[in-house]
Amino acid sequence: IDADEKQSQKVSENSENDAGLTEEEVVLSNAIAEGPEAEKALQRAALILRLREGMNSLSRVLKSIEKYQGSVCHLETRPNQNDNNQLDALIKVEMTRVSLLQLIRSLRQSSSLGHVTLIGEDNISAKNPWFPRHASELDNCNHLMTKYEPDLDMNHPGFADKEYRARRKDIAEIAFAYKYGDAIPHIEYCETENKTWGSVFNTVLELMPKHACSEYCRVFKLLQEEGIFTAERIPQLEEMSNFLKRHTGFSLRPAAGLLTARDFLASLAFRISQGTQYVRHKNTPYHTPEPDCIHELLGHMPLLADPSFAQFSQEIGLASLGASDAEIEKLSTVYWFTVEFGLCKESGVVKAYGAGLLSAYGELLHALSDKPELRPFEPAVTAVQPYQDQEYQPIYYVAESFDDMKDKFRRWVSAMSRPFEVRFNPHTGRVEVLDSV
Ligand code: HBI
Ligand code: NLE
Ligand code: FE
Repeated sequence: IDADEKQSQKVSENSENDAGLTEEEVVLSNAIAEGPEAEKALQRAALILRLREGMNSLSRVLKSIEKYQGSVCHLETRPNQNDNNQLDALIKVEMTRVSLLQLIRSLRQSSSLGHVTLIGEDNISAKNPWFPRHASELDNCNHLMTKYEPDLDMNHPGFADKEYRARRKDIAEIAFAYKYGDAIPHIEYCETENKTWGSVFNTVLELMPKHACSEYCRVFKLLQEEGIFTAERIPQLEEMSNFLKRHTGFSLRPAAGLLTARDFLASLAFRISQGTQYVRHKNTPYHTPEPDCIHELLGHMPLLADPSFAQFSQEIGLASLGASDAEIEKLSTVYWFTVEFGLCKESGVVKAYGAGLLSAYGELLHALSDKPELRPFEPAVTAVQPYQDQEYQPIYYVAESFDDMKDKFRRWVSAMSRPFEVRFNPHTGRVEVLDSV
């Protein structure tokens, strides 16, 4: 490995200024720039290596770790599945950031010379759990909450309707097969489905001027002008995704049902919204307990095409990455009472901006009647308010204005206790992590 190391030193000398550095290395060197204290702090990292010359390569790697004053905390090897002469190794090390950076660089050099391949490296301190760093990793973020599927939930409007359940299942299967980079599958909606959409669409269209916030109305009109929103047919997720991309850079990927809050929020960090494609049961156009495509399209899409709201949505997503379960619970409760069921004042009049209201005219009318209790939106209070997601809400939170809601949210979220910072790099589409020491 000595020869490799010389090689690697040469490379790093050459590339001092113009960065032959990869994303991870850039992140590490940002952290190094924080000062002498940060330089000395030890950190843990996991390296996954392919050792082409088995144990010989392993001993060279260990020597190299020693040379950079790292210590090995954990070591596992197993024969490579395709080639028994090669070993796969997981090595957890503890060392300073500077040394880790040098070690990784030197391993990369060995990679190119052939006998060690660095497959991956990751920080593994307990404060740094796995979360997606790139949109492609959202393929792992599709865990479902099954409680409101029509097969399992006796109160679901489609529970007793076999044909409905089969149709819903077929459409959900399509989402399960979806992988990052695929085109969003086209769904051929039948007449019943298009009619259900049409009746919700026309009712919302009628109620909108009085009850929807101005941002919603503005984009709704654009969608009509582009021929995407019409009463005749359900828009395809793909055309909607293209519309969003043009306006805010948001895009869509299909979801098979109600996702866990963690998975759902994670996608927002990448300006991606996961959307269902099946349609609610024809008997309850005014409200359905689980998200369906009418909810995604009519409820969420207009505001995701609004630049400021899109920014806010991404910020919720970024705040959720690597958050504790308790923090996810709070974030999803705030999400619930804002993005899903939020009300806001507009020249003193209370309007709806929540997607769960704008896709369910039954609840929209309920929310703006004198039945529910309205409380002022205050993130720290709202975040611990229990709620149910089966029936109309008994309590709604009203923001002084759209902008006030976003400001308050930002202030609240910045006080969250996560021990690292994340930042979305729009050039690479990657989330970068700045670990605090
Ligand atoms: N899953 N498919 C889907 N659509 C949503 O709108 C949705 C979700 N899971 C959770 C969720 N929304 C939120 O209510 C929060 O729990 C994040
Ligand atoms: N209740 C909403 C609707 O009927 O459109 C769907 C679920 C929103 C979380
Ligand atoms: Fe929703």
